[in-house]
Amino acid sequence: VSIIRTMARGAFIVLEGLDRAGKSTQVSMIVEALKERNVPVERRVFPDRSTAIGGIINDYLAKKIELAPEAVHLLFSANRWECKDGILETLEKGTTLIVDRYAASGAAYSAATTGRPLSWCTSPDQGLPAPDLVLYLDVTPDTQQQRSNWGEERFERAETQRKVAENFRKLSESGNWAFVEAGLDKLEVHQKLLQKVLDLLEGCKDKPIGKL
Ligand code: DGP
Ligand code: NA
Ligand code: NA
Repeated sequence: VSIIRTMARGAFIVLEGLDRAGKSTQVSMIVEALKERNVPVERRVFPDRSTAIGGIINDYLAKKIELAPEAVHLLFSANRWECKDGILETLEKGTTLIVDRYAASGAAYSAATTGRPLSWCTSPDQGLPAPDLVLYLDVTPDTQQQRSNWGEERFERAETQRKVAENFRKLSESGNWAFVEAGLDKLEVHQKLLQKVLDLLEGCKDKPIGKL
């Protein structure tokens, strides 16, 4: 007699936002809060700078090398594709993923820096696993610029960020997005985000993982 085990999958939750919105801090806080509740959870960060492709992206962002913006766009997308199987395995074994940036960053930043339409920028990511929820940390230019190390990396310029923000707004019209004001106290931001995560967790267990 074979035992059929129907195991609930994990949720795929992405935090998006401009540079210095506080994503990394909030990802850590959500992961800790879920661990305390005994929810199996892992974090991921894009770009994943630990791979060979991620190393090239890191050198580009640190302004050590120059590349055509379209070529960089495809590297960022390749960096997500090389993690696709890992993402699916994690979700399928029942572990929830909290991810720092994903495909929306790809389209929002690359449309701003290549001048190409959003549709061009979203196409290389088509077919990747789709997030169940995108949590958007909405930061103002003032808050961004007050935060530490502002302006060190390549895209940390006010004009680029303004265009990226506009692109994120357009992208948020499709898919399941929630906006949270990022200028609030970090615990307040955390509580708002955690509530949205907890609301989602039960609901997506029986749904198949979507595709972009
Ligand atoms: P972070 O490590 O979160 O600070 O992200 C590094 C920078 O790279 C940040 O300015 C956002 C940008 N970025 C992240 N993903 C992509 C992408 O897929 N395409 C492009 N063009 N930029 C991206
Ligand atoms: Na950054
Ligand atoms: Na980050």
